[in-house]
Amino acid sequence: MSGMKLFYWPTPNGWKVSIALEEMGIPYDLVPVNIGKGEQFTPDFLKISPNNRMPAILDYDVEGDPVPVFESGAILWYLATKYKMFIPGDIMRQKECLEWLFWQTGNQGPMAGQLSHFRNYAPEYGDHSYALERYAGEYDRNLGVLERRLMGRDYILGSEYSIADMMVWPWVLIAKPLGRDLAHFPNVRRWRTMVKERPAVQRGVDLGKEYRRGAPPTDEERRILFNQKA
Ligand SMILES: N[C@@H](CCC(=O)N[C@@H](CS)C(=O)NCC(=O)O)C(=O)O
Repeated sequence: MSGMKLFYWPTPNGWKVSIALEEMGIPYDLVPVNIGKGEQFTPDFLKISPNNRMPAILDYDVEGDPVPVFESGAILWYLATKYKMFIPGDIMRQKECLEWLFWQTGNQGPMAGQLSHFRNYAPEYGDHSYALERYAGEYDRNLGVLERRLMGRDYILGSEYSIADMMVWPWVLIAKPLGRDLAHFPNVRRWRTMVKERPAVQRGVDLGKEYRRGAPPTDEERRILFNQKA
């Protein structure tokens, strides 16, 4: 086998990597990981992604055994450096790229994820008013950080579209379903539209759309996704 296997479920975190593979024109096979059914806990998947989260990839275009990569930021970095695409060539600009990948991983991603959890997955589980206020505030604070970064820049790294945009864009795409408004973030709005118009981005977001949830999670899905312990 050659190319890549993409372990994926259609969510903002999954889109980061489906978008990157589409943008880079890398052939891949989709392996759906139905997180509502607990497929992220199978021993075979844990060998690829020890944190029981998708996305992950298995790269067959290597010498020897296929190489697993987990964490979306690490996957984007791996692909961009391997194929020398969507990443600046010089070390100082690469440093900036890495800063925004880490920023997403440690800030925008977890805050948006928790906002989505309390708002869209667990609304009937008691009073979440402080959690909602906290995570909505943090989501907006991160939008403010991005707004300032995009002031006077087309993309996060300047005039060039890069993996930093692929990393940050998916959680901005779904601002409205998260109950947030981009009205006060004109540069974020402009950038969101510009990225959305890219055909590869549209293909990435459409990947596996037949699996998307149209309804609130079932009790069984909640049992799997909530209250995970060591
Ligand atoms: N920091 C991780 C986050 C990945 C993540 O949270 N994936 C979620 C879906 S959006 C998942 O696999 N959840 C499975 C679970 O909660 O058990 C990344 O960026 O790759």
